[in-house]
Amino acid sequence: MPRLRPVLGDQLSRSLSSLSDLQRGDVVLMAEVADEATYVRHHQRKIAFLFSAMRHFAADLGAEGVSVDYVTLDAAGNSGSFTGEVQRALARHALDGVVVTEAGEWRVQQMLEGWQDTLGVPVDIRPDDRFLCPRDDFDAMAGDGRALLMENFYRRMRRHTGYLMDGEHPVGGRWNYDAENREPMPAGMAMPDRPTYPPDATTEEVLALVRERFGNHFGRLDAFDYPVTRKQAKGYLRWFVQEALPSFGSYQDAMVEGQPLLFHSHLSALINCGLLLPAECCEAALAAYGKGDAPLNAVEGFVRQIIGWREFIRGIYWREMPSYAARNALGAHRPLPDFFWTGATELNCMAQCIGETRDNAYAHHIQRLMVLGNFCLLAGLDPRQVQEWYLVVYHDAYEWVEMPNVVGMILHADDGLFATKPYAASGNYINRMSDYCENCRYDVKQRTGDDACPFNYLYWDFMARNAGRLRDNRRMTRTYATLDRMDKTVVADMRASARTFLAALPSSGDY
Ligand code: FAD
Ligand code: DLZ
Ligand code: SF4
Repeated sequence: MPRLRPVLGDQLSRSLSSLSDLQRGDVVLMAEVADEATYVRHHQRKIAFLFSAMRHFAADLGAEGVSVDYVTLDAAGNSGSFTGEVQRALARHALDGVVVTEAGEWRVQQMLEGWQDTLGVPVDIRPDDRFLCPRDDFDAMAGDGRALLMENFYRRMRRHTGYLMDGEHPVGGRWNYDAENREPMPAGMAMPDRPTYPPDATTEEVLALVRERFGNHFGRLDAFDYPVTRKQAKGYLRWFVQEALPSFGSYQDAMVEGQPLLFHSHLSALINCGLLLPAECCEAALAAYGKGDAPLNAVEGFVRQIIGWREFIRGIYWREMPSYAARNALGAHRPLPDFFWTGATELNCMAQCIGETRDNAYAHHIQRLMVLGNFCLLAGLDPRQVQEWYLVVYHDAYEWVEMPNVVGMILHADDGLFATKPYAASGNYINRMSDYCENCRYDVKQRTGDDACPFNYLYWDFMARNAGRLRDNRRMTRTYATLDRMDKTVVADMRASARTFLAALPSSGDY
């Protein structure tokens, strides 16, 4: 019985469960649909990357002899939705069943679960086994959620995968080398040259389409040079492991003006769309460690991000959806300031991180967490608006990974479901980990007065404002002891500065 095999834009893996048993007569369907391109106004680079990667993946399948039906965005009759395209394809090819891998996002999974009724043919929805922790296993591990800690999950995943294990014990005697991942970048440190992948004819066509259809979306398209094929993605991974991984561990938390990538892998978009598998990324890093080409703190740090954080975040998303999207434990309601879209702000750290996000659809983890996210938390920005911003602006953003990072990690909007305390920091942290403050009109050492760094007074205003909810948290004891010891006039001055600063934030809501 020949069947239709729809492959979604983030399912570009030849080993995908829905492609594992292709039969003669089966047709793979891939479709560029307006619904997906516009349900949020994605960064132009994200759409271009994904459409190009989809077109190249379809071509690779075709070269293998697989029958692929690819519907471009401007194809005549394109219905604009996944369901519409599956209906049209079933009719076009007279097929009598559908095989699909479960969707990454709750919204789309709901749609797939409705297909059997809508389409009137049998629909086989298969698990996405590219993830290393099945959803049921995560739920069983999470239990009632009271001890939902990434570190515990990560240790289970190390045992489960056998990565960096010496029998029952972690290689090197420690599970976690996080404390050795926090060095600021030495001045003048040279960065290795990255390989670039200039657009081929397929990518040029996509870039023109995106300019025409989505040219008014956030972001820039020029100098597009990211990998878009499986072969290029494997080359980029190889380069990372050889050239950047050895220093990735030590400088994971560092930020340098004008250097968006540093020693980061820049692989998230390739992993999230399926061109690279998480397991093969870890195994490439482990092989480098085995050969003595990369130190343990770097390899452990990288493996932890992937089998730890990435899998954990995905588990949280499916466990908590759909109500997770609306969490707002700290009652934050301030609209997102316009400068998140323009970068026009005097806070140099924010201007740099937003500018790089606009240019590259990328910012590394500490920029997302401790500069941009920290600002959103301290300023009390509305979690729904913050979620949307993060979903729009990054080329690796899908709701399953964006949402827990925003709701749980940066905004504490889930009341600390998995983060034991809010990731709040004053300007001192940003100054320690970056060189941004050197070129800022504000003075990072000052807490009060016109020149005081806004992160300083916003930090203490946040603590004072949320004392009712946070003071009893054991991990906040020292912070509140410091606040209590502070001169009351200084606290009052800082809170007044915070009020003035927040009241002046322009927010039109348009972008
Ligand atoms: P590296 O620093 O080289 O890390 C290696 C890999 O580890 C990444 O490629 C990624 O696959 C994984 N990883 C690391 N941290 C996380 C994490 N917290 N959650 C999930 N995976 C992780 N990542 C996304 O892939 N998509 C998102 O939409 C996204 N939104 C985020 C929003 C916020 C507020 C924050 C704080 C983090 C977010 N992250 C997101 C996680 C992380 O910032 C990015 O994965 C990372 O910056 C991607 O760059 P890289 O590939 O160079 O990562
Ligand atoms: C992000 C995205 C965009 C912009 N466009 C498409 C598309 O046209 N066709 C497609 O199959 N996928 C697209 N995607 C990725 C989907 O949003 C992603 O596959 C789902 O959200 C996963 O649940
Ligand atoms: Fe950011 Fe404050 Fe440093 Fe300016 S002084 S770059 S606002 S942390």
